[in-house]
Amino acid sequence: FIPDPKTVAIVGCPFSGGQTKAGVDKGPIHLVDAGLPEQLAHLGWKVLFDGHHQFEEISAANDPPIGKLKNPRMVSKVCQAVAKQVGEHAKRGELPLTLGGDHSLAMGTISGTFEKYPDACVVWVDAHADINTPDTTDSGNIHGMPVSFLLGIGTKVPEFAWVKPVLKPNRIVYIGLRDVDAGEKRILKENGIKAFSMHEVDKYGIGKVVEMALDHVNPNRDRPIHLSFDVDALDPSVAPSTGTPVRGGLTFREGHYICETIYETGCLVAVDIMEVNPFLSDADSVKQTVAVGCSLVRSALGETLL
Ligand code: B3U
Ligand code: MN
Ligand code: MN
Repeated sequence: FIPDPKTVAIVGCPFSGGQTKAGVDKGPIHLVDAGLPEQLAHLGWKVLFDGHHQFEEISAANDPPIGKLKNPRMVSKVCQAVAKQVGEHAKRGELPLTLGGDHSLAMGTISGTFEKYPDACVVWVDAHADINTPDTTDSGNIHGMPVSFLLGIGTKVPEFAWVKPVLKPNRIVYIGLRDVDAGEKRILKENGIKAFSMHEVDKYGIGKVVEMALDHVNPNRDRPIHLSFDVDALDPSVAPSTGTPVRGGLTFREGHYICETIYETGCLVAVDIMEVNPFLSDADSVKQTVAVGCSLVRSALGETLL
């Protein structure tokens, strides 16, 4: 799907409004400063990066909650801007690589991907399902809700009217889940959404899980794939600097294996790396988490071990 010369467009999204911990907006700056653009160029990609998004015209002032939703206008406007940018890159045949920032941004990135590829599927790698609706959310944090908005389920919020229900329940698959709210479990069941939790990773091994996941959303390996990777899918010992770490996560290799295998399909059209928060944990942990973020992207963009 990505024509030669293969071009990756880095979309830096210093945004934290989908949750309440400071610092996740500094994630993209750290990933770029660690040398990610050069590393991708070294892999043979043409790399486009015109600086991090400045969401400056999008103000946090005067943005009271709507129902339980926190920062709803700001999240909506930022995601709409991201959707436009990701969509434009995709339409030019480039592979948008979005660096978060919190995972509410995926509302934008996936909307953008589907503008160019209406037949795409999503592989969502996360400890969390991020499928709460405005009705089921406890926290009110929109980073726990992007999937429900993309599916078009739950009470409609007029501020998010631009988000179209582009995603069908059989076109998303989860890997790595282990902290899913009761309401989210119900939504997953009711909609028949396929999810491979850490239980299935333990039971079958990551090789079989990725194969089953791809067989579900992309049986003939002919659909474009959007990979949305929340670094909290990894075990906190691997990626400590993230807002909501949950023990019992993917190993370093399991995380990379997912990325490598998706690259091998030749169907990858967009990648998100989300929830790196350099304000959390000590300096060594930050360095480790940023390095893992970079190496996950390299694996997804074709780095091999041999
Ligand atoms: N499900 C909870 C917790 C959560 C979701 N995503 C993250 N945390 N990172 C919620 O707030 O909706
Ligand atoms: Mn997430
Ligand atoms: Mn998560």
